[in-house]
Amino acid sequence: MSNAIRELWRAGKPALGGWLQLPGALHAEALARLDYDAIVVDMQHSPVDFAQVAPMLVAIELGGAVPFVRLQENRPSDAMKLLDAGAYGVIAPMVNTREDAERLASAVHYSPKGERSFGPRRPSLRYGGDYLGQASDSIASFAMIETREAIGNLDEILDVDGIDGVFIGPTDLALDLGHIPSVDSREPEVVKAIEHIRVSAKARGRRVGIFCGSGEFASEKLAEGFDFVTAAPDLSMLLNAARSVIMAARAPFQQGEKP
Ligand code: 3PY
Ligand code: MG
Repeated sequence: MSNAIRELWRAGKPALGGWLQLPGALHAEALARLDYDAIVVDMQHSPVDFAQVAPMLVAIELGGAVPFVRLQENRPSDAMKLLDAGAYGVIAPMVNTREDAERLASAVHYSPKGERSFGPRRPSLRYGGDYLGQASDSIASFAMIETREAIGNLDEILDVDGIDGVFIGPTDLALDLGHIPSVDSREPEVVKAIEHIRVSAKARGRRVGIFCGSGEFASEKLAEGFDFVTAAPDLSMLLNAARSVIMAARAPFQQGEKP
């Protein structure tokens, strides 16, 4: 059983991912039952900890999406622990050099390809005794490109064997390029950098993904040929929905009167 996201790519299709920053298995399962291909649990910019992520990975798989994690940092022991807990996709932040990318690649593969330690608690429930032979094909991995330094080393990073490709962090990238750290940026220098990363990845036959803040922006990125597009973070969707409910409820009352 291969990774369903990899199957989509092999069929020439991109994947759409959700993005969770709130802890909880209930909304993780509910979102996974929608038309998302993958759901990423963000362990870098969220309060989600190891004890909380484990049931979320179960819930996402139960809901029919591929469970991904964005690591808190590019630390092999974290990647290995999360793979053992049932993540089938790993996104490592702040990969700035070839060595950083090699560290990620090594963490997600068993010997002789890498140095992942053997103890696949949840994957072996799914794969049984066959897991060792299928592990590499069952896991997708992305190195995040989100600094000037990473762009300077992009070709070397893209050439690292054992990762699927690169995933753009547009907020940190904008910040490092000297601009406001916003998602879905139209700042020309940020737009140009993102385009350069996409074209470079494609030229080297690698997958390329990007974090988006809205469905509209995600749709543009899918049309441009990105392979993995995420939209939108759960907390921002909740706030947007709450704002529109509040606005609708208060609309009939003018001059700030609160009913
Ligand atoms: C970024 O935009 O920098 C990210 O890491 C996405 O959360
Ligand atoms: Mg970032």
